Amino acid sequence: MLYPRESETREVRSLDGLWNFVTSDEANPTQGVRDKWFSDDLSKVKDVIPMPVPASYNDITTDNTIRDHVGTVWYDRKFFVPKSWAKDQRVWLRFGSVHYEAFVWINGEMVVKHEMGHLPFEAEVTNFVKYGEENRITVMCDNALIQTTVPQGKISEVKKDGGVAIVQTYTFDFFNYAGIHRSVHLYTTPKTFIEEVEVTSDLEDSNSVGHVYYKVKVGGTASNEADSNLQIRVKLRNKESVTVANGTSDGDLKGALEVKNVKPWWPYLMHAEPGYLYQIELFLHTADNTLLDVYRLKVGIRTLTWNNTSFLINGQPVYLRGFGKHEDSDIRGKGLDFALLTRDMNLLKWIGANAYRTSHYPYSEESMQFADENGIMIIDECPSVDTDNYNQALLDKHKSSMEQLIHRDRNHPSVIMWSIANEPRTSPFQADSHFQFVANFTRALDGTRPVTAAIAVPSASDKAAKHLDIICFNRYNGWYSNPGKLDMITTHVVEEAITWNKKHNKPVMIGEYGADTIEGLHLLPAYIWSEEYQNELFSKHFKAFDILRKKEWFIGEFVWNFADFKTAQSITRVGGNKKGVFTRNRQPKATAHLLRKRYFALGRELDRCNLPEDLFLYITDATSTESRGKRETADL
Ligand code: BDP
Repeated sequence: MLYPRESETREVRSLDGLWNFVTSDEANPTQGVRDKWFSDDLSKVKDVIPMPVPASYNDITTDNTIRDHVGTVWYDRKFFVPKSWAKDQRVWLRFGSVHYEAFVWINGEMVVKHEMGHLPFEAEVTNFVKYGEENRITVMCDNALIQTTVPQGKISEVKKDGGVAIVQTYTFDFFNYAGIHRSVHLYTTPKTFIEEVEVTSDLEDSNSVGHVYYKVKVGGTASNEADSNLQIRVKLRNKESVTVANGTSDGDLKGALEVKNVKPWWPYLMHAEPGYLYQIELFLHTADNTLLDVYRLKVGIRTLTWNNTSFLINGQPVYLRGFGKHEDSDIRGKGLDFALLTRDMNLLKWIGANAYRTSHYPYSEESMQFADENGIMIIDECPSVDTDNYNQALLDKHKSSMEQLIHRDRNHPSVIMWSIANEPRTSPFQADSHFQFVANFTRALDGTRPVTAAIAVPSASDKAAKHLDIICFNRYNGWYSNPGKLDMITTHVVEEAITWNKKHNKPVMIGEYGADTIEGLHLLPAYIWSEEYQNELFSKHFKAFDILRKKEWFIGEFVWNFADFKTAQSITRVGGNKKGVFTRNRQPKATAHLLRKRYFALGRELDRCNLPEDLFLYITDATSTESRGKRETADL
């Protein structure tokens, strides 16, 4: 699915802004459908309140019944479609994501349904909208998670004061934020249009020559005609907008471009010019030379290779240093927020990270574009968290989540691995075939990237890792195991990594380690929950990672978590999960400064990057003649 972009043949309009909002009765979640709330303004059936889009609805009001609402909520708004859009083209409605399930009506007619948060969906609405007139869009969003949703949850009825409550529970450790989380767009395409684009690349001659391979799928009126009637003409432009290659597709609408003196896409700190992107321009023509459609996208030219001992980008071994993150912030929850995206990217670069995992679901398309541009490598994860109670319906949905994710993200050079789950319950024998299916399905859709999953089950009982290309394990030594025991970390980490490697003979990385830390809590000697403890726990892990780095197969370290984030209410969470290196409003805890020194030191050692001037603050001029002289005198 293509990101909506303007071009000579396409227009894009945003439907973001303030919508009207109502909740349904939790005990009667389908009432709105039965009573056809979509057939008129929502304000006719209930009192509406304003609700921003994009945003989670949970933390916008002061009402806990909205924050904790289980089941369906409704949104609507009015919009105009210009008269000019009526002419010989198609109109599409696209949602960046709605969590978890969405039903959409335009002017009272159902136009699309979609299940699965964090992933885009769209529908053609050419025949549903009124041109040059006012239209109404109505969205019903259902946040209920059950055993066959991805992720899974449970709904039960529990006695409460004066009645029965519908209660949603889930095992994953982040708040089940819901609503219209990402932007809503209307856009146009010509009648015959570029529907899908797949771009891959490779390098040869010591990275001096690059190839870009493209494949286009056309949709619409002429797509059924003989393929030879259509062709794609392609231009590849560099950052200065100079055309460096061009070509014409074959009858299957695919082709290859060669780029001499190519600038490969390199990760941040691995090269002086990281994240180099070209722009590919695709012109869809008929055989008689009529231009039908134009679509442009950014491409990075790079290779990924992996074997039993290493993971390489452009032929260079990569050591990943980064974070597990969340899309999470105060007030807007999981709503797309460009200020937050930009701040996060600035912090990632400040701290010297070169990678993150989109734990535990796909992040916004805009954040992926940002990562492309900045050379940040992404382990791209589907929304399967704590996968359990295996069954066919779950498997189908799990596969669908990977399919939707790969279709959305396969053209991003930043995506270096697919993660098919976080902490699945992989001891039961059913996990074996489930993960075999999902891993093979993923490889069949994209063989250019390795498949991983973040596993927490001990290697002796795990049944999924054998189906992966790269093993990632999550482990909380000094926190969930042996809390408070800083001398029970280094050896455990080293031994566990070795065990995983011995069992599977594959590259290994640590996907999560960390400690909850209350900003401003200082306790000496270090005591759990204090900033000192987080610092020392990290340092003990660094020691383990350095022992492991000497073994080629240890390829990365990921802290849990980039920033503090909200969770369900629980007696183990004080206002949420506090394992952030940054606070929820993106200010550093003490450990951020320690981690920054490590990440840059690794960058210096492995990739010869420059160190930022403010990495080490001035303490003493230990190298001055005077102090050297004093030392020499003392030595005598
Ligand atoms: C891990 C989970 C992560 C949690 C973390 C924690 O993968 O989602 O937030 O533990 O407990 O097991 O902090």
